[in-house]
Amino acid sequence: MDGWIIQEHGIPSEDQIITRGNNFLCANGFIGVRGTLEEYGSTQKTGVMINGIYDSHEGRWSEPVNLPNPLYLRVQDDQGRDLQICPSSPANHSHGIDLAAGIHWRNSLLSRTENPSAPVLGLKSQRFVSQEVPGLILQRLELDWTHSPGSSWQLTMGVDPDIWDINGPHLHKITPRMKLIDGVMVEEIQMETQERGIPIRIARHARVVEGGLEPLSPASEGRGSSPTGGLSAFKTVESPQNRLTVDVHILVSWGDREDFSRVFTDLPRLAARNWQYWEENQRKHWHHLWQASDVRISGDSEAMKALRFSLYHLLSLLPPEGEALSVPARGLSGQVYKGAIFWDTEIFMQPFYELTHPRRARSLILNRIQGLPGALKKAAQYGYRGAFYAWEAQDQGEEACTDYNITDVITGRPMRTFFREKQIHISADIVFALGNYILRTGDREILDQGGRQVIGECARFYLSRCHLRPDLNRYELLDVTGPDEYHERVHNNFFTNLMVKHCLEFALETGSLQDPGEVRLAEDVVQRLYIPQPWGSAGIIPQFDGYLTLRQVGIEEVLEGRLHPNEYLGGENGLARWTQVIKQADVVLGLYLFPQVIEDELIRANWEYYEQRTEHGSSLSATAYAGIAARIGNTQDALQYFYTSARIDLDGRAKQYVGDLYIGGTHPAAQGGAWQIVVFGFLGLQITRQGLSLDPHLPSHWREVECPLVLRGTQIRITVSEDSIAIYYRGKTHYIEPGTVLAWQSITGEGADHA
Ligand code: IFM
Repeated sequence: MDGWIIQEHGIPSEDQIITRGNNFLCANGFIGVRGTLEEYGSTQKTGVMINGIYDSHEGRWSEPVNLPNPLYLRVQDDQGRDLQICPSSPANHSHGIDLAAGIHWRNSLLSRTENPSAPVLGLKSQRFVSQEVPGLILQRLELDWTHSPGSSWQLTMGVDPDIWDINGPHLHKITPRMKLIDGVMVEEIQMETQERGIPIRIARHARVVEGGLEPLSPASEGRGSSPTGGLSAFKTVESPQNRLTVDVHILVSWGDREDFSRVFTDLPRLAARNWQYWEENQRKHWHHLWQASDVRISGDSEAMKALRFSLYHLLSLLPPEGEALSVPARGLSGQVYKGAIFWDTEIFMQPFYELTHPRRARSLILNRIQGLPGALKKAAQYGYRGAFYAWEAQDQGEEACTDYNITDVITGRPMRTFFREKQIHISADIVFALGNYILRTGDREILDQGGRQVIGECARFYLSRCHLRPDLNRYELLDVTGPDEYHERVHNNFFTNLMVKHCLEFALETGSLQDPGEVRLAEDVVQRLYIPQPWGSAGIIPQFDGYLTLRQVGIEEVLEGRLHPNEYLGGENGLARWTQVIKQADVVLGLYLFPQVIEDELIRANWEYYEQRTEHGSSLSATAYAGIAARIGNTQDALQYFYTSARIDLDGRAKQYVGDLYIGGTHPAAQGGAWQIVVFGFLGLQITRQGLSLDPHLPSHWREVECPLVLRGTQIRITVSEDSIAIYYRGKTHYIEPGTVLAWQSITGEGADHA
């Protein structure tokens, strides 16, 4: 299927094992399974993650819990010698993902080590994480030894307890057992997280559908002999076809969930449906997911492929409806970045979710509503009122970011960082995203279901955080860190001040502040909050007070000063600190989100100024640079930045370390950014209180872009080509001119604007 298969050939190098593990991830927002091969273990970073379950071991960083791997398979010959992927040709091993249905597959020829170039066995596998049943994982294993008929093989399979942990172990009391339920033999593994004792269950049922297996006892050597293991050893029985097919159904859940107690009894019912049933079911669900979100780009198959890959990852991570789950900064690709939720979700991913799958996007908001107690606690801890959301949020909104979040690679000493304490824009980012969610989906009910309280408490936080400067007749926000984390503890960061102003305006508009004194104060702060203004003849907005007086040096010069390639450029002694070199889009992000604050010409000037000074040390940075470049007609640079975002994981080029901290994994924010670049950048989509408008600037070789969206419950399809803008909705195609506003009334058929 053209454009839907992402695959690699040949035996992977160590790095490729990691990138394939990321790129071929299968997930359904609740469970994530890394795209590793069946025979892999912790060294190759196998991973089965449940979204939202965290644990801390012996006071170390809390991180998501990686489960024992229920997809494990080891193949040996009848002498117990391991087989390997036959190295004679890259064609002997292919490995990939079918983006259309989230099906991971491998197709390998295996050989013996003593005669590596002679294949003796074919091994195929497929797996997916069900879109219908949150905890269900399906696996099909197919062995074919027509190359060496009459041979017999030893297979070790089951739930492998060899777990990849960064700060673990996180699980204990791992107890495997076999249970006969309704005549079906189910393997059950029970375990508990160490810190909070959260019970987790995995049930696994394997059915031989072709050929035969007989048990070997005891389990073969290696991981199978682990005392906590759920592995069993088998031997193939002779069959005229020299083939074996095994279908495996796996069900996972944890203690607080309503389906937890039913894991073992539910599995036989689910396993009664065969592979074909579940595969069709999966294809049907994914078909619906894609129907609502697949953006088609004619004239650029590379861009199309990169975008589709990005959307695949975003769709895989989309939480099930009503779950109050969110999407961590590295998705479900491992314990990286503590599995925490950052502003990445609200600013970079949520627009895609709310404009394509609004009902499931609601889960992201519910997650923040659920996290409000954590945010109130954090504000109080620093002596403020209201809600100061966690910079790195884990379950129940708990802050996971530490004061010493980076270790200096040169000295090995922990570095004092201020991400947690000073990136106060996080609360306003959440309010900004909530406002957009309501505007775009029309779901005002969320306000009465906790949304208004979130907005009000965030506003109260800023009212207690800002300072009145009577001498200058203005309010200021002092001692903050903006998106550019290389310059910490600055005053009046442009992005932060813009965001806070918006937060207060929205709180007033939605009646989220109750106390009359607070309402009056908010009105005053909205009027008098200082927003850094374009400066000098060039009209450059200072990123913060004094920014324009810092040293002007090239990015290369700063990078050349490093003593170690992973040296952190920010912090107290960071090389970038006294220069104008910044980590990521900051002023430019502010202008991307609030283009109306200055005239177009100044937007261009600021883009050019900051572009030369931005290291793009974060995967988030490219979105705003591309978005603005497209809007100002610089489609060439926009396209480059689009590729940086959309191909970040395909190319495996993202930073892997900050200091000694491993930060690999997938980059859903960059993937959400890739979608934004196409939709808000190249198509120039703007959604305002008045309605929708488009002002396209397509790269010259893009013939046409087609994009489905859901706006306040109405499905629309935008088709933009060089000479027309067509919008199809409610059974009719409407042609509009660039910049013309299509009123809400016309789109939804409803009376007046209601959001
Ligand atoms: O949220 C980002 C931050 O802006 C830069 N460092 C990485 C974080 C997670 O992606």
